[in-house]
Amino acid sequence: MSLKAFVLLAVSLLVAGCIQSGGLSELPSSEVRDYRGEKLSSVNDFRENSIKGPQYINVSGYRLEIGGLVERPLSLTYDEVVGRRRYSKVVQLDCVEGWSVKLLWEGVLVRDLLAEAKPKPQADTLILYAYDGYSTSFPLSYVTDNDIILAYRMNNVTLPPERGFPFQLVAEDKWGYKWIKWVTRMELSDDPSFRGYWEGRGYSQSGDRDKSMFS
Ligand SMILES: Nc1nc2c(c(=O)[nH]1)N[C@H]1C(S)=C(S)[C@@H](COP(=O)(O)O)O[C@H]1N2
Ligand SMILES: [Mo]
Repeated sequence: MSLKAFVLLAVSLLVAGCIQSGGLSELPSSEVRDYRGEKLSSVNDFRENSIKGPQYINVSGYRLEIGGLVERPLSLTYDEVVGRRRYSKVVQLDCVEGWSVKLLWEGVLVRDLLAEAKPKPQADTLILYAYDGYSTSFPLSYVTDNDIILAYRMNNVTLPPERGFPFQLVAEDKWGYKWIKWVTRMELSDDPSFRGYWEGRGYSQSGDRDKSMFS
């Protein structure tokens, strides 16, 4: 081989190598059940009792809306949300029916998404709406003062449809009914008295897990 041919070959191998190592191609994986010495529940340990049963959202037409009292309303595709910095945490969900699950959640921080929409100064409440007509709300400080995740993965797998694909709120320290699935809209509001689906039916507005589930 001539020197010229050798150099050409070396350069093309290098370039090919760089192209292959660029980006992340996620291969199908199975869920983790052990995480840093901690036993996790399974994606299948939930009791499915959603108000209208599982929802099947087509990701191509999906948009996450962020609106209400914001300077810059946003309409984000699935890829635009998932393309952000990923945060993970093991968090337990406790349903008022008496069952619990502890999983590894991964997603984006709600406060990062809201910051991009620039909430107006009078906004003090965050209302979330879902594909099935479900809703819930929080004091805005709950998501700005805590690392609250909007999850797209649990136990290393993409959220299955019945678990809230594309997004479920990981409402840490709150009862399960605050963990809204199939989120379609986040709305900034100045109405702390807004009542979500279960809150409007007698469940506690704060949803704090260490307090009574009834209001
Ligand atoms: N959109 C939507 N989100 C929802 C619900 C629902 O009916 N619709 N149920 C809530 C309740 S009561 C619980 S305990 C958690 C987990 O419910 P799952 O076991 O049905 O996933 O999801 C919450 N998020
Ligand atoms: Mo629940």
